[in-house]
Amino acid sequence: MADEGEQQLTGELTISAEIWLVCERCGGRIRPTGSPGRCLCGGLYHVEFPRPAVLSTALFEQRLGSWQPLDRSGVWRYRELLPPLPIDRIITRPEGNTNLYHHPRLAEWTGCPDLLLKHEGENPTGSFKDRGMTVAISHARALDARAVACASTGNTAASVAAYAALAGLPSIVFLPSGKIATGKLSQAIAYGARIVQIAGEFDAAMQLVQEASSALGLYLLNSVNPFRLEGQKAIVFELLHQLGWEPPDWIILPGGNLGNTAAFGAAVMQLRAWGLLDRLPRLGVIQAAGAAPFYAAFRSGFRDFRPVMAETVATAIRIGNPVSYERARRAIEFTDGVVEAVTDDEILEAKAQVDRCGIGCEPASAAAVAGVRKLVARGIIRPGERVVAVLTGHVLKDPDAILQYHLSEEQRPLANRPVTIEPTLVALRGALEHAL
Ligand code: AN7
Repeated sequence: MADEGEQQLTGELTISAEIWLVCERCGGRIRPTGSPGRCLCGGLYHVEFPRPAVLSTALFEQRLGSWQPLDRSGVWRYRELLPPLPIDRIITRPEGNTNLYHHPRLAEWTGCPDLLLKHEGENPTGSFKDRGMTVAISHARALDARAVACASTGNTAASVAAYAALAGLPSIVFLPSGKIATGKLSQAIAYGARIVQIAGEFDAAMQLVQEASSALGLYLLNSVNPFRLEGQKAIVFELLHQLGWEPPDWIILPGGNLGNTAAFGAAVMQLRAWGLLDRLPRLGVIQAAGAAPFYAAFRSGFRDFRPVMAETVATAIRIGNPVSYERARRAIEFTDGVVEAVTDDEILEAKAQVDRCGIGCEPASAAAVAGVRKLVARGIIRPGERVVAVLTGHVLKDPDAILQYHLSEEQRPLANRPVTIEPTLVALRGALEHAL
């Protein structure tokens, strides 16, 4: 089915004739001249564009010393691997350039001596979402979209709000009421998004924003939009670049709506097909046990998929019906990947470990580290293998989760309770008895 019911936007002439959207279900092809929603057959699109005739990793290396905004972005530095959007419409902060960390205590705690953490919380709004947002909002601008929208568990909302503000576009974000971490809600408010709280789950907000997008002509910035995934591929490009294009044995990431899993799969498939990668890293996707429909499907050999009612302390991944299930499944199959689940207690312990190393991350990100520990214990990650775990969000995103752990009545191994004292040296000595 090659047609799409979406309203056409006016700036379509600026989009290169080389870019196509291809439905992953029916194979139908359309030009990307509207807000990319679903195909009429219900399938999702991916973006297709040709490999440039001249392509080598030396090109990306040369740009590292440049001060040009596009070269400085850890997304647009890899622009030959991305859809050729009009350069004058690109909105960039710039994104990426996130560090790879190794810490001996985390290596020991996970049982993985060669563990590297790629900290996507170092992006402009504190999460990996900015990488997809720069590409999708640039597409929206190329179409002269009049307003943008998303449903979100928080980080997408913060990123949409910031990038829409940069572009001078109104933004509307749909949030599950009361289920958004304070840092993320505050960002979306501060950057000026119109915030609509839904009395219901993320999955209901997701459904509503898709309907609202076509009914009201809003450009949709959820990961249904394949331009988002194009940008998120750059996490893989940049980490491979940092490792001298020598792939690690594993890339481990948390999974919620599974857009990032899909993007990582697409990145390695593209690099392989375009001759830039001769060995594939295996993907390991970690879900919170209370929000683990992908894990359940994996356990059934992907024969059976059932949405669940999601509940977890890691609100970023509190998602019961992941939009990118099919694409994520292909990513796991293509890379001989695995899916694992970790409990809320395991997530909070892993987070305390990452935080106490001075690196810090939000709960959903810590799921990846808890997952590494579990996969090592189960013998799936083998001794000597190099593992990159992706920390998807910044420690300040979710202050309440920090207090929940450290002020809990339960005995938490790394609990760090503030004390209150009278302003005297005697009282201070008493309070510091065990601290020094
Ligand atoms: C920190 O912001 O879905 O599996 O609406 O914020 O690609 O969904 C956030 C997801 C992992 C899961 N870590 O990524 C949203 C949203 C953090 C996140 C995920 C999210 P996907």
